[in-house]
Order: sequence, then structure tokens, then C-alpha cells
Amino acid sequence: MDYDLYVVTSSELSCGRQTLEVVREALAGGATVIQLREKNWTARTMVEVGREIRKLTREAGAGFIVNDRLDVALAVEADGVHLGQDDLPASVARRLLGRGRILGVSVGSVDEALEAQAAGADYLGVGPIFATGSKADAGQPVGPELISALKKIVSIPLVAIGGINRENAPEVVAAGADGVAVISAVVGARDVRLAAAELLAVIRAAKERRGNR
Ligand code: TZP
Ligand code: MG
Repeated sequence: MDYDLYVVTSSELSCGRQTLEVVREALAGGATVIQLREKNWTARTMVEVGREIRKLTREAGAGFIVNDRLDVALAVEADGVHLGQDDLPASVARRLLGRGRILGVSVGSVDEALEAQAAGADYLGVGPIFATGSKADAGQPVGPELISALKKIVSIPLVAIGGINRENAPEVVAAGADGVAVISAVVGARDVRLAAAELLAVIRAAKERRGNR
């Protein structure tokens, strides 16, 4: 999976636009992964919209991950599920998912990262890197420093999240992030497509400068 620009949905932060419309625009701008993350939706709505996102991401050649709900991820044939520290334990999710689907786990420390990797995570969501208003219980920012530290000790891809935008994305990539995940920088942008395209260009340019690491 190409984690370069990992766009996470939030209908609350989409300025009144429908999640599906925002997803369509983000993909048009080049988002490489879409995560359906809607904390206040019913399972029914997650499945209905998830099926549509599955079609759109397939057409675009992008990945599709469902947040929190392993059942919904399976139901809509997403590529995988993303779980936090209070969700199903990674080892349990791994067993239920089988080897064929991707398991992402949120971590905010070296210990959590090592545990998630050992439990069978395919990638780590690392953050919050910077302060963010998009997640009330995000905790204290860990900084790009945690990315550089983890780069040395874990072997699975690291996706940085939390307060990342066009201006600060280069330092996160320079620290070793394999991808950048954002909510507000894309779904809250006036022009979602343009915001995605610009952020992707910044990320890829920073990867070029970093070389093939
Ligand atoms: N997990 C850690 S920070 C965060 C999540 C879901 C919110 C990221 O949103 P934004 O708007 O990109 O800071
Ligand atoms: Mg969760």
C-alpha cells in the first residue's frame, strides 16, 4: 500500500459537505489512502457509505481503511481496519482479519509501537505529531522525534498523524514517515482536491530529498 497521502474523513470537519463528496475530491487530488472515520455514525450508515467509498477507491487505485469497526471493514471489503489503544486488541483483530487484510494501529510511544508490531500490525499511525483540534483526546504531541526514534526500531510503515499540513509535512517526512495522515488539512480545505494535490506534491518532494529510505 502506498501511504503517501492518507486522508481521514470527518463529516463534522467537512464544512457541511457530504463525506462521499469530500472523498471523491480527495481522490481526484491524489489521496493514496482513504480512511472512513465517523465517530457518530451508525454501523448501518458506515456500511452504506463504506460500500460507495470502496467503489471510488478501487476506481482510483487507492487504499481503503475503516476506523474502529472491524465488522464494517469486512462487510464492505475494505483493505483493512485501523484501531486505537482502546479498541479491539491488535492480536485479536489480527486473528479475526486473517492475513489478507491490513491492520493499522495508533501508537503514541515506543512501547505501544513495539507491542502493536509484535501483535501483527501492518502499519502504525503515529501521533499526535503536532497539536490538533480534530481529536479531543489526542493527548500531548509527540513531535517528529518519535518518528525518527521508531524508524530505527520497527520495520513496518509509519504513518504520521496530528496537526500536519503543507508547511510542516516536510519535516515529518524528513524524520522518516512513510506516509502522512490528515483530517483538517484536506477535508476542511475550501478546495479539497487542490489541498490534496498540493499536500501530496509536498510529501513526494520531501521523500525525493530524503532519498530512498
Ligand atoms: N489521531 C491522532 S491525531 C488525530 C487522530 C485521528 C487527528 C488528526 O486530524 P488533523 O486535523 O489532521 O490534525
Ligand atoms: Mg479507534
